[in-house]
Amino acid sequence: MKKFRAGFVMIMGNPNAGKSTLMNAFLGEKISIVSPKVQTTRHHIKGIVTENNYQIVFSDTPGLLLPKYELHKSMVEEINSALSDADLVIPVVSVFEKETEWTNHAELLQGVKKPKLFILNKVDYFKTEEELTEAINKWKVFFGIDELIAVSALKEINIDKLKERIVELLPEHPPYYTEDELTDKSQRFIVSEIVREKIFEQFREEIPYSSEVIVTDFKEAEDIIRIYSSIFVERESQKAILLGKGGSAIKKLGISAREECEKFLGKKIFLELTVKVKDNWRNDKLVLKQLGYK
Ligand SMILES: Nc1nc2c(ncn2[C@@H]2O[C@H](COP(=O)(O)OP(=O)(O)OP(=O)(O)O)[C@@H](O)[C@H]2O)c(=O)[nH]1
Ligand SMILES: [Mg+2]
Repeated sequence: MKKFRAGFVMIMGNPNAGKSTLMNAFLGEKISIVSPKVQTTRHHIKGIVTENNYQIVFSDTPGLLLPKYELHKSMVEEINSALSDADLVIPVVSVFEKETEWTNHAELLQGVKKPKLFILNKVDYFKTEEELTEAINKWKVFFGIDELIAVSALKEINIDKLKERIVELLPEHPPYYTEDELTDKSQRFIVSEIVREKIFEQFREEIPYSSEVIVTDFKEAEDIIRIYSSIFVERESQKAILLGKGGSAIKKLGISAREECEKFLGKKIFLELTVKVKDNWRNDKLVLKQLGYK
């Protein structure tokens, strides 16, 4: 009989590399929010895949960054916590990245004394085999590695092959989670992330970065879930933008967030959003703690 393999696999990389999209592709379910803007993910989010003979516990992590705010320091801690748990680290590079975007992290990567499997993502962008081979060779030389798996997380190209390779690299170990567990995060957390994703979609410039979302109440009845959520911004002017003329912007946000929550929770949702100003929350350790950061 084949032995059971299980382990923790950390997905790391620059902002916007497609880490969250990749984790969702592995899970076949949207657990981690995605946006075309950088620094979307702020937490270490686990996604669990269990099959007959293996369990992979993926960790999606924030993009590698040099901290400017207390919030960023907390994001770096989230990265470090995933790193310390990991049996395997998968650095993800997108085809749009330049080598210089990895020079800052070379030391970090070298310090990781764990098995690594490098991934090149977004290869759907290439039109020819030559372009693909050239890019693979370029990154192999840069990282000094023999193996680099090219995938498209978005178009789900090579995802199964990558999953097989990951399983080969995992230790023999009994499962860490029960078969029905998909993530370590609560439904409340994922709802707050969905609201944040819709803020990333709908608003520009500093608004997504100045916003944080918490679910204050989550009441499940037989036919409906009533969810009350607060959005924190840093200034009155940002609150005015989130609300929009006559409340039109917040209404639009509420509708798109509710629709996505209904897909995720499979139930009718009532969603109430309230916007609050919390001065400088990104630099306030106490407030960050209240918002669920380390
Ligand atoms: N063309 C293409 N786009 C992709 C692919 N994977 C992800 N994307 C897009 O890249 C953007 C960033 O994706 P995310 O998954 O949010 O990236 P991330 O690495 O988690 O970003 P952060 O959380 O900000 O660090 C989104 O617009 C995705 O749709 C891919 O394989 N091909
Ligand atoms: Mg992400």
